[in-house]
Amino acid sequence: MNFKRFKNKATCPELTDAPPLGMDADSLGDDFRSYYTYNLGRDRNCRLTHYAYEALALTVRDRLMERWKNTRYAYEESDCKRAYYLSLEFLMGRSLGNAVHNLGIEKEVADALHEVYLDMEELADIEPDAGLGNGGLGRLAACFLDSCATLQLPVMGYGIRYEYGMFRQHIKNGYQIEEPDHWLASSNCWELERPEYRQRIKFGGRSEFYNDASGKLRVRWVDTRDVLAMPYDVPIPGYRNETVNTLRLWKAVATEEFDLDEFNSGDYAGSVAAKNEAEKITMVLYPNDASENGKDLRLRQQYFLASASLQDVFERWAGVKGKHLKEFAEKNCFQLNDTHPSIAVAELMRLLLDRHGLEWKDAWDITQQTMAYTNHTLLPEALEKWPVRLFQTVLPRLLDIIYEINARFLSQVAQRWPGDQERQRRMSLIEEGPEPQVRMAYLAIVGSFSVNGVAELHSQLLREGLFRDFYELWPEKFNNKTNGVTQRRWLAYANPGLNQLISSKIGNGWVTELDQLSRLKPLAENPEFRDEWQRVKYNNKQRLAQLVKDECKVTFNPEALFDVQVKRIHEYKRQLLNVLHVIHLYDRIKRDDVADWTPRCVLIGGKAAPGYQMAKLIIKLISNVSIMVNNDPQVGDLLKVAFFPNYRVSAMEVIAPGADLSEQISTAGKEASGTGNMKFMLNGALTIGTLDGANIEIREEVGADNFFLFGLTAAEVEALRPHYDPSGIIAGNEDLQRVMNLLKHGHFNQFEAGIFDPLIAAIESPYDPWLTAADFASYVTAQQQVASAYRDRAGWTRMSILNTASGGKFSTDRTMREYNREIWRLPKIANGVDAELDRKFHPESILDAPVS
Ligand code: 26Q
Repeated sequence: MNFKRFKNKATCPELTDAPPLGMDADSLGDDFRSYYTYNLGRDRNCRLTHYAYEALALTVRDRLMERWKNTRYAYEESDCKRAYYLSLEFLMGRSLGNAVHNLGIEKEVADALHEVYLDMEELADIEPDAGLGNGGLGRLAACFLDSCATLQLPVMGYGIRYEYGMFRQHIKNGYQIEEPDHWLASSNCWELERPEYRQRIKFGGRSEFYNDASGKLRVRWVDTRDVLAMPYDVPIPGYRNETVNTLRLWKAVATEEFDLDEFNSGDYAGSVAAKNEAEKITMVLYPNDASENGKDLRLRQQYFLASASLQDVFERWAGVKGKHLKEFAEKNCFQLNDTHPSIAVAELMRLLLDRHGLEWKDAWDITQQTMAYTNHTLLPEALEKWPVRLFQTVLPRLLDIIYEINARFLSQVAQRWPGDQERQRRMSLIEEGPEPQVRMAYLAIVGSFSVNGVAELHSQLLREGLFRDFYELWPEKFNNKTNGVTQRRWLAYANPGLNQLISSKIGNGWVTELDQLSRLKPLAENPEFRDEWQRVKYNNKQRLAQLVKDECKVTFNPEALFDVQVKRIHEYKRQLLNVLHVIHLYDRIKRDDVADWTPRCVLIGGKAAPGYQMAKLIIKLISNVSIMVNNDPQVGDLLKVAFFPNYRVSAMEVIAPGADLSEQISTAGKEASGTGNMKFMLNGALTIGTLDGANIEIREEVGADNFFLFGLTAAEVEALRPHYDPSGIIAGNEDLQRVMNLLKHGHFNQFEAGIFDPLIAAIESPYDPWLTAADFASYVTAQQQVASAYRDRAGWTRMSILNTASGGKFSTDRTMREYNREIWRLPKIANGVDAELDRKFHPESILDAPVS
């Protein structure tokens, strides 16, 4: 790539400002045909839907491009403060349907396609999911971006452009098989390469001290092995508001030095190997949703993202008009999505000290005023730690800085608690021991002005448990921001039937103001409305049943109760408890205890981390149980069980609308928030759940009568641990005893002796951290209440409506307004054609006025 610039003014409006593109069916159709014929070079002999998808995607993308440019201009011209969402994961899913929906051209596109005998759904289905995330944390980042664009907040996402996203899951003989997800194999029109903004990232080498021109002692990082960061921009359309924000994803590319080395040394193979080494950094997403400690490459990914993004922000910020660094903190804010990008704290210090020559105190003030940290886990074993030794070789200069931060921090601790050595040891950024480790969460807390959890209970448990010492020191830093989901994707787009029904009654204001859903509440008492609601749910269940038929080869009857648990497979999420209940139902059928039976279809889906043996065994158990249950003529339609393979964003778009019952059954105190629970609620599913994460707030909103509660509370869980006696519990509960006996007698593994022994042992262990046996009885009781409630169709439908109607709080629009009001404090920036109209009709901002 040649980076020579124009000699004259060729970037003036004459070059860059084209007349707006038509949004009508004719213009869209013309462009579609033009792309199909001239850009893609296809003709009437091509019958592949892929090219039609691509032509449509390019047509739609053009409409985003002009709005994107206008949004950038509006942000530049306003010179406003901006926030950056730093995340190792953005689980975007598909883009075409979302773009069409947010642009508001669904009908126009459908009409244009109709002219050429094509169907939008068929084309949208071609697009591979952008699976650049594991689960909740990654999807939350994607929902946040949608809400920020819709609220017209100047927020940019920064992430990694993994060549291979989340693995594809196959089930073979009941076992999970992982297959690489080469999602970029066919061209991706939803990204724009921006070589002009590439950055250089250092690795390895050593710190060197020197005196600068004024004689000041300074440090530089030398003898490094550098890698280039190439940005790819992804457009993030707001909802029908002319705003298109940016997600910038970095790809690692070898520097030209690699090519030169090759040229000069003649070691061709060696040079190619070095090039591969550099480009490996962004090759693959780590498929663990609990930290995988000590992996060199993962640390490189984290630093690569942090450094590229910070340098990029500096460049844009200083580029405008050589600003004074003191202003940096007033104009920039970084939100760290968990500790994964938290090395940014040390990297910002390095840039300010080594590159911009600031004094430590000034640099630290800026850092502490710009960084904000969000925690997403309560599991102590999931807190990230990196061996000091690894830091020393990969990021030596950053380790210097971390040591200095720690020394100054510990002297602050010593001042506050004189003589309390134990506390200093506890709070140190370095965990001492045979293999000293850097505690990334502590680095994030010390370097940030805000630390938040993602649901009320979670934030409380952070203050009282995990981060107690830090809360004592800095209570003002700690706050809660309950998660949400974007209703544009998860209700308006994914559930067109319900969208239409709701909007026909209360208008479509809820698409941008989700609280308006509460206006549905009186309609829950209206029998005609309930019938309409039920019809929509029934259609969605048919659609889901078809998907289950195609993917699992199991027939679900839409008349039955659809009982769904989809999420990552984890012991704390207790898919095992779900299976125990399924086995219990099967046992009841086998002993003919089926009076007043409610037919039930149980769907369980999710990926297990490839190295997580217990999680993989749970999948195998679900598969084996499903084979026994589904092929038993005595069971028939009373019970069906299916494991849904390769659970992903686009699958959830069909699953959530078709669910009756949402399983949120984690051990209390373990699920930080959950967000699937919110997607199900909005789509009218009822929740069976523990008092964990955001379930508590969901229950508060919908009312205890419309929520199936069971299980120990977080406090009861902790109180029980020391004298937990699962064997006693099993002996005292006939249902559970029978279930355990079926398992122990190998009823579900007749030709695979002993394979489920580890699961049996886990349930029976007095040290079972997840207390599965403890909650069994109350879970079964709650499930019995579910079954009876479902038999009263009018009553169930009433509760279903109330669930949707009470979901207003769980919009990421609300979450983003809170982040903005209490952490970022950004102005709303309208842009383009809309801006003037917007100011005229909405003089006051849709955001709450900043608190002074
Ligand atoms: C860390 C280091 C090395 C390798 C992997 C990781 C890693 C990757 C992903 C650790 C954790 C994750 C993902 C965590 C996650 O998804 N947490 C979920 O976040 C949601 C959004 O806040 C919550 O709703 C869920 O409760 C929480 O489990």
